[in-house]
Amino acid sequence: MDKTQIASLLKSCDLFPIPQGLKLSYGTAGFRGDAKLLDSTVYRVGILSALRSLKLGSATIGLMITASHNQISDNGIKVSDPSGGMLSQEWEPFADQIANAYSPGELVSLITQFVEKEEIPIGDKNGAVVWLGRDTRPSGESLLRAAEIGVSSVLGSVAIDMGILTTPQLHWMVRAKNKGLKATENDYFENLCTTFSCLIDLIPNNKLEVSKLLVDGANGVGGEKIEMLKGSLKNLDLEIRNIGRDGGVLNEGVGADFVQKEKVVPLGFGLNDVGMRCASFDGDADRLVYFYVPSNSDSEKVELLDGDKILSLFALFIKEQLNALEGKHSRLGVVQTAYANGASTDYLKQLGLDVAFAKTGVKHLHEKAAEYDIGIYFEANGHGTILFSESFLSLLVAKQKDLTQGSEEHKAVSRLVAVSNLINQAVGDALSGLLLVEVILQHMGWSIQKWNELYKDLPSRQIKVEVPDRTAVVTTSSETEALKPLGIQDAINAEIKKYLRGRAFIRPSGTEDVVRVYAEASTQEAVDSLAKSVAQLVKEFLG
Ligand code: G16
Repeated sequence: MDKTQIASLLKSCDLFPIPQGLKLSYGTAGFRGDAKLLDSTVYRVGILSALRSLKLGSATIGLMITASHNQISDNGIKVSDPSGGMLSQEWEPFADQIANAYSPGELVSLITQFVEKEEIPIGDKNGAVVWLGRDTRPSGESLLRAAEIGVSSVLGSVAIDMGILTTPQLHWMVRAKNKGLKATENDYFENLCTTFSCLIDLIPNNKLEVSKLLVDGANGVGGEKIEMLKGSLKNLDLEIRNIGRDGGVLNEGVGADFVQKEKVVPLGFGLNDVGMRCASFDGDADRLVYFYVPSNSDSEKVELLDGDKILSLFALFIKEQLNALEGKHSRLGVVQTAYANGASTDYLKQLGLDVAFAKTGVKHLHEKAAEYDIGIYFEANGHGTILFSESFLSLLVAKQKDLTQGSEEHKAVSRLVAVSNLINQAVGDALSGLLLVEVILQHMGWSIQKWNELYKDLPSRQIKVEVPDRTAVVTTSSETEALKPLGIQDAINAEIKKYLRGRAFIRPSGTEDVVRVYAEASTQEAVDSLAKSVAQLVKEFLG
C-alpha cells in the first residue's frame, strides 16, 4: 500500500475509535450488538468490503446494516459476496482482527499484511464497488455513513447507498448485478410478480376461491415492502399488519422470531382471526413462519408452521414435479440443523429424501444445499430457500424448449424453472418464500390446517439463558453436544434419559449475548421440564 492510501486509512480511522472494552466477534451472520457501540465496527467492515471487491476484480459487494430479529436498540452488519451469498468464511478471521484493532497503527498494519497476503490489487485503475442497504432501525442511517467512510477510505472505491431494503433484496440485487442482469429494487419486484403469476397460471383446474392471508410485518422493512408489492400480485388477497406505522416497535411482541419461539399470537392478532392463514416476517424479512389460531383456542397459543413445515411443503411440491420428468435422475436434497423438529426429519426421510445436517447459520446450510441439483434448506426459525445448480437449471431450460407445450412434463419443467426464478437463489427471503407457499397451497388445494397435518411436531421448547461469558460453551461441530464446560454434557445426558423421546442441546448464540437451550420430548409438560432443568445446569456451570 502506498503512502497516500495509508494516510487515507489513518485519517478516517481517527473518526471511529473503538469503545473501551469492546470485544466483538463475527457471529452467525456478521457482527451484531448495541447500535451505540458499532460505528467503529461498521466503518471497518466498510474497508473489508472494498478490499473484497478489489480481490474479486471489482465485483459488486453488498453491505447490509441490520440486526434482523434482535431488539430495536441493536444493530449489525451482514456482507454479501458477489454471488449474493454470505461473505466467504475464509475472510471472517480478518473481519475479527480488524474489528478489534484498537490503535490506527494496528489497523493499518493488519490491512497492509492482509493486502499483501491476498495479493489485493489496491490502487489499480478499477476501484471497488460496494452497495449499501439498511433496515428500518433508527440507528441505520448514521451507521450507513460510517460504512461509506470505510469504503471510501480505500482509494478509488465507490459506495452506493441503495436505501431501505430487506436483507434478501440487497443479496438478490448484488447477485443480479454481478450476473449482468437487471438489478434494481423494481426489477426485484417485477421478477416476483412475473414468476408468481406464471406459477399461478400453471395450477391445474385453477378455480379456487382464494382466502385472505394475514401478514405480520414485525414492524419492520418486510411489512413495508410487501405492502408495495400487494397491488401487483394476482390471485392473492393480503392484509398486512404491524407495518411499523402505528407506534409498533420492531420485533417487540411481533415477528417471526417471537412467534416461533413463544408460539403465541403476535400483537395485532387475536381470537378474531381464528382459523385464518397467517404469516410472520422477521425484522429484515429473511425469515418466514406461518401460524393460525386454532378454533378451540381460548388463549393466545397458536399452531405454528415453522421453517421445517415450509421445507416439507416445498420438498413435496418439488418432488412431485421431478417425478413427472422423464430421463435424468436428479439429486434432490434437503438440509436442516440440530433445531429441526425430530418429526420433520422423520417425515422427510419417509418421503425418500436425502436429509443432510449443517451447523446453525445460513452460510453453513447454503453451502451444503449447493451440493445437490436441487437443494432445499431451512432452519426451524424460518430462514431458508431452494437452490438450483446451474447445470441442472440449463438442462431444465433446454427440456422446456424441446417438450410439447401443454404436456404434463412440460408443465412440470415450467413450474421448476419458474420456482428457480421466484425463490431467492442468494439467501432465505420471506417475500419470495411466502409467494411460493401461497402458490403451492393453491396448487394442492390445501388450507393451512391441511398443510399442518403433514406431520405432528414433537413438543419442543427453546430457552435463552443469560450468562457472564457465553463463549465458555464449546460444542461439537454438529452442535448437539457440549465439549465445554467440562462435565456439563454428562449432566445434560442424565436429564435427557429421564424423558421419553427426550433430546436436548445447548449452544452459544452467534447473534445475541445468550446461551440457547433446545429440548424435545413426548409431551409439552415433559419438554418444558427438560428445558428448564438443562437451563438450570447452564446457570450452575456458567453462572
Ligand atoms: C441469523 C442467521 C440464522 C440463525 C440466526 C440465529 O438470523 O442468519 O441462520 O439461525 O441468526 O443464530 P444464533 O442462534 O447463532 O443466534 P437473523 O434472521 O437474525 O439474521
